[in-house]
Amino acid sequence: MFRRPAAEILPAEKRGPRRAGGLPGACRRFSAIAKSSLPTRRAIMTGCSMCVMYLITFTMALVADDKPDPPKIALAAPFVISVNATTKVILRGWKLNREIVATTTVADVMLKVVKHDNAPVPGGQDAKQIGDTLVELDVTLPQGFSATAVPIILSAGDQATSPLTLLVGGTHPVISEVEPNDGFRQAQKIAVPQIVDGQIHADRDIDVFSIELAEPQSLRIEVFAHRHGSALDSLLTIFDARGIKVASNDDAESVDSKIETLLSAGEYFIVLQDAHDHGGQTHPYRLVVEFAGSKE
Ligand SMILES: [Ca+2]
Ligand SMILES: [Ca+2]
Repeated sequence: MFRRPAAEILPAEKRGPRRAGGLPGACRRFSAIAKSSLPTRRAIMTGCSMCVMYLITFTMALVADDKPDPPKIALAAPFVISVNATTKVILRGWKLNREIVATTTVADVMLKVVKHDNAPVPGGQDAKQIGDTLVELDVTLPQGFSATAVPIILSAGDQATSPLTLLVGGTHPVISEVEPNDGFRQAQKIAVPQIVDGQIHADRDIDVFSIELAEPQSLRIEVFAHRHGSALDSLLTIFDARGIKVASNDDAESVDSKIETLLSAGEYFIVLQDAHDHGGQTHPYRLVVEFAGSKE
């Protein structure tokens, strides 16, 4: 049977004065603030406002920390794509293992993200330099495509990479590097002018090309690699037929090499290697050999 507590049964005049503790704690604090002097109330309210601002700032910082780092491209291999064909391009970098959308500002280019994933880092190389994720991209150019460069942008949500420029075709005849070409005796004969698309395919690989000049010529020999997303830090050296070095360059444009020199008639060897003796699929290049004064 329910029994009413004795205190509630007593008449009010017999319950005694209401205790201060009868108010809830928050009410007591607000009551105390209300009864305090004006300067005290202002100081308390200022303190509360600062607490609220700190809380908002702290919450915003937490939200900002939750936002993932933006995607970034480190490398592209190959960086030369073909007309009237689909070229499979591997783009290495950071934060690319998410849902990625590929876009370009050039018309008539079809882009298809085939894969986005983590990427193992080849031995001897640094993930901070070549990235630890990748996107496999199919780039399709139609017949008659005339642009010479295709900037690629990768987006993840509202975050996007800086554009990376892929090259198309060339204004001189284009051939592929053919191994073995690791010494003067194995040098790959090329014409002038000529464009060679190749790769320093392994650590300590060197690629040697030979040219024959029927008369003195002023030549420009240039490597396009790092500026288009290759990990190659090219080192370019020219030797004459006796094996004597006649010219050399490490870094001209970024870490890409370029030599402009006047050569007398005869045979010459053009030696291309990585300045750090690294190599692999991340080390493609385009070598342009042309008469000085002509532009690729
Ligand atoms: Ca080689
Ligand atoms: Ca270099």
